[in-house]
Amino acid sequence: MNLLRSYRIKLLLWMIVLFFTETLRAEDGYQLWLRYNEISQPELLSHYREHITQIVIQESSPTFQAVQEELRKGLSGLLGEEIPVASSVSQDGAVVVGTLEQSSIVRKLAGASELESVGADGFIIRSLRWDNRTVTVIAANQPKGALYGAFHFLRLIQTQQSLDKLSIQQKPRIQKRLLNHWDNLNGSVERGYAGRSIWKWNELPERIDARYKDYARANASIGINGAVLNNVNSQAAILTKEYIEKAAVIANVLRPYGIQIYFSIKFTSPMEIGGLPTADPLNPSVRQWWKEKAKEIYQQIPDFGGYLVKAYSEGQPGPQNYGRSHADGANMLAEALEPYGGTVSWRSFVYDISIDPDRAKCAYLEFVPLDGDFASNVFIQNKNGPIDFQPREPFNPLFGAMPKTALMIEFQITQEYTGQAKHLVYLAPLWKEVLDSDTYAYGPGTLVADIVDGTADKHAISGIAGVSGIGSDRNWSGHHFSQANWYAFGRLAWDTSLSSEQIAEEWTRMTWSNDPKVVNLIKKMMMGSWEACVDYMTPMGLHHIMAAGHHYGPQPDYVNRRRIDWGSTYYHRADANGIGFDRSETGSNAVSQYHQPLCRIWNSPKTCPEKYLLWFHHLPWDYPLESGSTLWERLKFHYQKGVDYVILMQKEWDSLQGKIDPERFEHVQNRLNMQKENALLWRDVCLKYFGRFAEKEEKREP
Ligand code: GCV
Repeated sequence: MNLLRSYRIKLLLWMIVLFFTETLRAEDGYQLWLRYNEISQPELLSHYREHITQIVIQESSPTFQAVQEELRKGLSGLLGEEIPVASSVSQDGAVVVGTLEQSSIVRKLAGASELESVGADGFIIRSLRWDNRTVTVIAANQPKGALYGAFHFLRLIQTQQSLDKLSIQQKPRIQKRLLNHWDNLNGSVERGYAGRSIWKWNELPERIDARYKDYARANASIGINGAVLNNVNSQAAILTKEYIEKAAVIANVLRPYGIQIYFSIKFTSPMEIGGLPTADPLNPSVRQWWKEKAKEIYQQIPDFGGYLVKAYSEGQPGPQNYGRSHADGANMLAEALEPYGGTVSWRSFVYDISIDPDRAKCAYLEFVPLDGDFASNVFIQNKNGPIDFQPREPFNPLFGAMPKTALMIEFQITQEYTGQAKHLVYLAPLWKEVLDSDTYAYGPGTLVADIVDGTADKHAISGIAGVSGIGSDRNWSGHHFSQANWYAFGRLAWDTSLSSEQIAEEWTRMTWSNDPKVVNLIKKMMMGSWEACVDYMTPMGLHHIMAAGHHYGPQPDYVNRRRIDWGSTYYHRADANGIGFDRSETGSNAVSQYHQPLCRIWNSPKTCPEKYLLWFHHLPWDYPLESGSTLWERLKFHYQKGVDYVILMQKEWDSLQGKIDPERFEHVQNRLNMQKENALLWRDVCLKYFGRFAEKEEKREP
């Protein structure tokens, strides 16, 4: 009897442990936005069960295997019952997925002319009646289009939209939608805040980590179609036989998901691993070395995407080491990749202070004269702003200034300057502000987005890159909310016209809950979080006053004697007379790098928007603003406003207790607390430091 009782107790305890382990595992953030939990509202569930009774696929390529696997997993999970896969329609509620070329059913359901307009990556989703049955068709020209369509269909259900009368047609505006990993070959990640690199080079090519596939699924679900595997501060080793073999294994896992791999290369590779005495891009042996290297890569990775290059910047070598130009360097690589369809993304992140004492002007001065000199498979990859992923910057003036060159935009998903993985900062509004900025390159209405997608200047290639924040942490991104930035980057890369709010809502529904209270509150928190970060870190156009090196927290008094433009005082220029960097025509004249009327508007402190005021102007502390306050009062107001927002987010999050699973709830609660501490520090340190100048006069009074 006793034995039986103790056996029962053990069994019960074991079941409890199992239950909790499963619950915890289910809600540790690993699944990202692909959670596929069963829908709890009975009415909705029956709506979906009515519309989805079988998955009909007639194709068996690796991409279609991925489509089938995802739809089966997703639909069965969401509907709480196994959805069978078939090769023909046998009942109402069939979901047919296929390409025009391979699927006889798709050929009957979707016309060639209809599909023509969606291109290689696009898809259509339609509700139809066919053969007396209700059918949903997901049709595309290519398997990858069908994969994107399948993920979109899942998203409709995850966000609880009706499946009645679907009539959707989508295609991406930008061709290359890339993640740039700043992952080093030793497993560390530059500016990574989510653990180590997910690429386990020491295990490859023998062992294939299960995460590679989940990484591919997540990216494909938001349309990302390329990954630069290694850091732009590159090592020549990535081009050795050993690493090419390892990378080929990663490429094999990502390929079915429509993702190509790319390498960041080191310009001196021919010397470091090729035994040549020079890396001069005009030297015939060097050119031949790059051609042979391309051949070697494509033999192993036939769909290899190309190279990303950081040249002659922050210690990386470049063509300038040999007296050559950016164009000489980029074109040499482009020539080697061209026979295979590869591209070169040559970064414009250069700031040789000998070119101009204002760092913000350097890239423009170096690159604009080269417009027209680059090969047609070269992108110039520009960061979103002219300095370096600051919480807020005006758009990079290279957009609109190099019409003969394909320009890729580079955003930073990893939050180097925006609180790292400790702060809840939703970056879509920042990226939207940039993409929606009017460059006035051809009069009003030429947005940065139009230049990036190639339409403004009629380029055959277009691209967008996001510096990945992904790491080995179980939740991939460090902060659960940093996942939203990965998601938002992909969604915007697919469609730059989506609103930040729509993306936040989708992500919240898929990641947290469809409960209206949760959705509305989380969306609200997210939507104001970037502006709050700007407020408590660098309001009114201030920039780069972060702590030296790690860039977390404030250090406005930082002076770097070796490189003045690495110190904070270089940027804020606070003194007894005022604060801000004078980039007006009486200062560095960086405003002149923008088209009219922007140049004129930003040139005067009277018309310059408050958000860019101290970016373009050095103004007295008592400068009267339109709001009626002085500059110093307004600065104090912004710092306080930023802090208040974080405190508000804490309250809002706390009110969600019980509506969010405990593990993720606590994780976010703890991080919000860290964020509040850090926001307070920013406010106090900056106001104390600036106050020493601003309140000098007041203090002198008896
Ligand atoms: C990869 C900033 C970062 C560096 C980064 C560099 C770049 O300076 O702090 O870590 O290096 O940008 O974009 O190349």
